[in-house]
Amino acid sequence: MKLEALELRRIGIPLIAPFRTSFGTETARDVLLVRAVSPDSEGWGECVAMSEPLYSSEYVDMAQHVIVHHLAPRLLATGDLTAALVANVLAPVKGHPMAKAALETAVLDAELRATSTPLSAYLGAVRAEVDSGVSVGIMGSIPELLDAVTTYLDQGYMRIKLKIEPGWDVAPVRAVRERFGDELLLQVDANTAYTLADAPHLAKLDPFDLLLIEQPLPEDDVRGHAQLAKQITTPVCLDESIESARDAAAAIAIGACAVINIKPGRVGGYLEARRVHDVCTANGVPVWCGGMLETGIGRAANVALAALPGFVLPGDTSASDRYFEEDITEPFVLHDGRLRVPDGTGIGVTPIAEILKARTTWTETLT
Ligand code: SMG
Ligand code: MG
Repeated sequence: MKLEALELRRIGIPLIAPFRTSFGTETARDVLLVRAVSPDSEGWGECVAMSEPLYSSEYVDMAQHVIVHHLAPRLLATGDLTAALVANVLAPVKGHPMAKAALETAVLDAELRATSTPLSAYLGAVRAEVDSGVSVGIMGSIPELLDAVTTYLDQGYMRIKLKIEPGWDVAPVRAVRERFGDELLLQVDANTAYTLADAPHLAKLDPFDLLLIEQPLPEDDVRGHAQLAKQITTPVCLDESIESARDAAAAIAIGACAVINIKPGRVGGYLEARRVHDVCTANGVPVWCGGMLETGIGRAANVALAALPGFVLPGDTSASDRYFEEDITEPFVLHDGRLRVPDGTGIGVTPIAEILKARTTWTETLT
């Protein structure tokens, strides 16, 4: 297709409640959206970079800058662009997977809409709905945590993930296990807050029969995760460490992870995300779909990905009302603990014009 324009837009949208992780607290999302325009189609992509470079080195102002000055010009200069070409065209620019993913998704959405193909079908989805889990932030106290988990379980979520950090790990896990029983699917996420020297402490989580412990060690310590995996019985899952299918293959080969959390933004887009899935599936490693507090635009595409066969664990694909009072698309709602995979063409959703307009803080069109 001929890419005529890339419309960039920043929107501000408050979170229903603060979300605290080992690296910081999010109270609102400042989201960069991309709309790709071709003569006969348009497509949307959401950049998952946060306001500050705390989850990874990317942040939304930088994503905007690299798109405006380095990425968009390369795409706009490409005569006959396809989604499959985007990563190659952008490869000379090092890093910035979240910025690249937003662009690739917008181009892919436009391409799929032009051929009336749903993203789920294009990716190889095998399910019409996906099991939903919920990620529960670090709380001020155990009673507050138990209340939050109670509410989510009442809403039907199929799995609980607790954010942990030193000082908020064994006690909250024990409290949730004791209160909700052995049947509850329970896992934890440390967002790199520990070191290998903490292995004996992390082994204290072993008795609680967790599904997995996500990214306990720094992102560049893949070997450390392999060593940790020998000292604890909880399966190790990688998130931040995996930025490509090659990373996934290498981590699996050295025994650094038994599970992988796939986030398209972290690996540069849905095409690489599918390759990560394929590598994991070929190696018998289960995967699940992570989340970055997406609006309905990012969520729609994540839910399509989560319908692939290797996604055998519930994802951080929660309903819109877990995040926002009012989403920018038709809200995603839980049906018996599941989200329906959009069946429209492309990502299957578009922003609601009035809501988008009211939330917009900045826009620029690149041609
Ligand atoms: O989208 O429900 C969501 C958030 C899930 O915990 C979540 N994401 O490391 O997996 C992770 C975190 C990263 C984002 S925290 C601001
Ligand atoms: Mg994580």
